[in-house]
Amino acid sequence: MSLDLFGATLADVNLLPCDGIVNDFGVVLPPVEADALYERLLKGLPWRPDVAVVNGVAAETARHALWCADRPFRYVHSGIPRMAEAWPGDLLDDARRLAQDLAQVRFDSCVLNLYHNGSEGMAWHSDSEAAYGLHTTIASLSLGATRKFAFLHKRTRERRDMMLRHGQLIVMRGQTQRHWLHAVAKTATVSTPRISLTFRRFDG
Ligand SMILES: O=C(O)CCC(=O)C(=O)O
Repeated sequence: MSLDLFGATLADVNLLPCDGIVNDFGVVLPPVEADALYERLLKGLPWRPDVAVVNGVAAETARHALWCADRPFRYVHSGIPRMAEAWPGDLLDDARRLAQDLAQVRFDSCVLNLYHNGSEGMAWHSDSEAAYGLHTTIASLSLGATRKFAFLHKRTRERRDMMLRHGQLIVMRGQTQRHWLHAVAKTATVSTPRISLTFRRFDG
């Protein structure tokens, strides 16, 4: 975690100007640990395409995804019923512990995304499903290629962009999902994969 000149952590700074809170904890995993986790997740998880609704039509995405949880939660996202898969052994335990310690929230589920290269991204959306609640806290750990992550205010269209690097953790909390959209921008300049682990609290 980085320190600023006054000794406060940069994670105390809110990156949003209003209506929500995003804290950047910086690179929280040393490169050797981040490399090892990235390799284990890339090879060890049953990645498969996600389903997204575009112009009212459900279609498989090039991006792969996985939703795992402590219990077989069910919810409807974009009109598509989903059921969580079992937590994958101890593969995510250290990362979950770290995210919980930094965010000071207990997480019971994780949505993982695998972007094979810069031609894959995620469109503007907010994670405001009723199941998570409007004031949900989401901790997002990035592995692999650096990618641009953007926030867009739903009413004012004000925008904030940040780059997410290998081993970096950000936390979205407060009213962020209610007032802001977020997206992973596509880019022609990235040819290697990125994995995101987004820890969430589904149950209460
Ligand atoms: O890959 C990311 O960093 C963002 C993932 C995301 O927005 C989501 O899973 O809802």
